[in-house]
Amino acid sequence: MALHEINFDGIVGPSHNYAGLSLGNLAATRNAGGTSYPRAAALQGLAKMRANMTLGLTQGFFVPLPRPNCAWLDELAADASTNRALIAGAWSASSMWTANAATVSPSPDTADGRCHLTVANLVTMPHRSHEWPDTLKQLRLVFADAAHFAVHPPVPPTFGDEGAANHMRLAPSHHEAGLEVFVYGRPGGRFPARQHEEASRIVARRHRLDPERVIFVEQAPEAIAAGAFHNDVVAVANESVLFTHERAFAEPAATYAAIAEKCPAAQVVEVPASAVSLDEAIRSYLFNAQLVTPPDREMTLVVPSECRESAPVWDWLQSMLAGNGPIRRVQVVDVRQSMANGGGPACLRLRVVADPAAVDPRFLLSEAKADKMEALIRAHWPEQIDPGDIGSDGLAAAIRQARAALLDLLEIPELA
Ligand code: SUG
Repeated sequence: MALHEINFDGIVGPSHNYAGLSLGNLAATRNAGGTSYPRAAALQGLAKMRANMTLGLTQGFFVPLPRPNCAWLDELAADASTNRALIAGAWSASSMWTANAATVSPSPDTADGRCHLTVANLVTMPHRSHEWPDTLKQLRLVFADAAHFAVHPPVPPTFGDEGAANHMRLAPSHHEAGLEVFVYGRPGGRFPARQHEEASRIVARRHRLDPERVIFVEQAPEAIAAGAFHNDVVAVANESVLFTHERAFAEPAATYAAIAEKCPAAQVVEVPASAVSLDEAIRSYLFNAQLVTPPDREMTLVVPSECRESAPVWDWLQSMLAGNGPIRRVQVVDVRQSMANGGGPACLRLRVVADPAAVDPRFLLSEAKADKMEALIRAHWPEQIDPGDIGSDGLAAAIRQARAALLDLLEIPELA
C-alpha cells in the first residue's frame, strides 16, 4: 500500500459572494457587500490545483454543496425572506474551504490502521453550520472503502469544531506514525473562539489515537483577537516541520517542548514578531500557505500573492531561502477571490494521507479532467454577483444548473 498526501481542494461554487458573515475574519468583514467573481474564483482555484500537480503532488477535489439551501432557510423562519443574513447564509459557497470539512487522522496514527475522518460541525457561524450533512454525504462517497477509511458524524453541537484548520500533524514522513496537534481557542475574547477544546478531545478519542502521540494546545487569545479565527492563519505543519508565528500559541515555549518530546524529528521554523508582525502575518496570510513535500523532496511553501506584496513578509521569505532551513522553495499562487473572504491556499484544501487507489477515482484530478472542468466553469459559472443579486430566483436557477452540469461532467449522480 502506497500512502501519499492527497490535497482535496474545494471547487469554488457558482454562488461565491461577499456577505460579511464571519465575525472575527477581518478580510471577510472588510469586503462585505463587494462584487464577487465566481468564475474567476473557480478558475483561480483550479490553477492552484494544476500548479500543485505540476510539482508532482496528488490532487483531489470536492464538489460545491447544493446552494441556495432553501430547506435550511425554510426550517429557520417563516419570514426568512426578510432576513438578509440568513438568505446570504443559505447561498454561501463557504464549503470551498475544505480545511474546515473534517479532521483527518491517517492510518499510521490510529489503533485500527484505518484513516479516520470526522466531519466538522462548524456550529459557530450560522452560514457554515448547515454544511456538514452534505459534506458528510460527500466524504462517505469519496472515502467509501471501509477497509481503509472510517468517516464519522460531527461531534455534538455544543462544542464548536472547525476541522483540520485547527489540527496539525508532525511525523518524520507522511507514511510514518505522527504526533497530532489539536489547537483550540478559549471563549471570552473579542472574537468567537471557533474550536472548542472538548471537540478536539472527542475527535482524538474517536479516531483511536495513541494518547501518547496527541497534544492539545491553546491558541493565543491575542492571535484570535488580531483576526486568526483559525489556527491555520498563523501556523502550518508538514512532515517534521512546524512553520509558525511567534505569537500563534498561548504558551509557545511549552508547546515546542511538548512537540520535541513527542516527535524528536520535529523542527520549528518560527517567524518573530520583530520581522513580521501578527497583523502583517494575518493580512498577508503567510502561514495560510500549503507546506508540501514534492517527489524531489524540496519542501515547498505555496503562498498567496499577497505575500509578495508585503515587504516584511517577502524579505523574511528571501532570508529564509538564503539560509539553511528545511523549507527550500516558495511558490506564489493567485487566489485573490477566496482571499477576500479570508480563505488562503491552505483553507482551500483538506489533506488526506492515504493510498490514492483506495479513493473514489472520480474525485481525483488529472490534467485532462482539469481541462474539461475549466471549460465547464467558463461556460456555466456566473461572471459576477452583486450583493443585490443574492436571493434572486433567476440567479438561483443558474447556480443550480451550473452545479448540475459539473456533476454530470464528473459522473457523480449520487450528489445531484
Ligand atoms: O469560515 N469565510 C470563511 C473562511 C474560512 C477559512 N478557512 C480556514 N482558515 N481554514 C470562514 O470564516 C466568509 C463568507 C462571507 O462572509 O460571505 C467565510 O465564511
